[in-house]
Amino acid sequence: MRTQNMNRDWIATARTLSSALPYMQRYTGATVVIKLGGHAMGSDEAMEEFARDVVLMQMVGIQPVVVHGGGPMINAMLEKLEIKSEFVNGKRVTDKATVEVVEMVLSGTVNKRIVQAINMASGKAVGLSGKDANLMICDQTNPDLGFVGTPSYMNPTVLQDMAANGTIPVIAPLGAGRNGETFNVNGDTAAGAIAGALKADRLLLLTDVSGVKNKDGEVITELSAQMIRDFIEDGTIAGGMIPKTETALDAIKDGVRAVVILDGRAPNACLLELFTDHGAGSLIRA
Ligand code: X2W
Repeated sequence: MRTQNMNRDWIATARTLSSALPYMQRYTGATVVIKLGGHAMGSDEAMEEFARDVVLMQMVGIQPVVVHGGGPMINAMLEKLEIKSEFVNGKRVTDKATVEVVEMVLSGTVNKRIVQAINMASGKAVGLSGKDANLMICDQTNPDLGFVGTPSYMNPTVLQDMAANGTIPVIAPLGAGRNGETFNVNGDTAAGAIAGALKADRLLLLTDVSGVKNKDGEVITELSAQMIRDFIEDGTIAGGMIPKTETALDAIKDGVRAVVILDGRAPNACLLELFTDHGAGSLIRA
């Protein structure tokens, strides 16, 4: 309902929109790959908000490409099926039974939840995995890990075609093997490879930490490739942050302009990063 009551909220809303103009202009035509990790996928309300942010990005001229994870959801299903699972250096040891569950969960429930949320926010999302249109051809990462794949050949044309007709791709991180195998790909690795193949302007890695932290636990807002290599060397960057920052380095080497590691649970995380001075998380560029 329209109202003449100029209270602060309305004025602030108009001012916020106005101040976002230079950022919207900067990103018009940009390709932004957003990786939504399983740990960043929260309640239905949070998913709804994420979907609205993605649709808003598209409305202001960005070409959003969503890549998702779903590690915790795979764990829950494996537990139900009483299949034991372990990780080595952040990658799930994946035998034949496990890869079937991984594909079922990622391409099934997780992918469709995101697709449906975007469509309910009036976007046009289509779900696919790295197998579709041979988007992501993989080779085995290491025989000890079983069906874990490393993307070795990318065919991003399908994504460019989708973007050209206003479709938002939502991609599950599975890859096709050269001999018909199904490979389980780490979600960050898949997002990095897809962003690299698209020479994306931004890769946003949405996770459950607020960014790369220094030894005092403060978020480092801007990092160069060299700083990351030094921080891995001296142990400032450790644990799960190592594969994330390595993904960022690889993506930048492949031609991605910048990568941001940020907390996907924070309200409107993507909008805060793209459309305000404040930014969010850690920005990594060459
Ligand atoms: C991951 C794929 C899902 C994923 C897995 O099986 O859990 C490997 O570890 P998050 O939520 O982004 O962690 N694949 C090889 O990466 O999910």
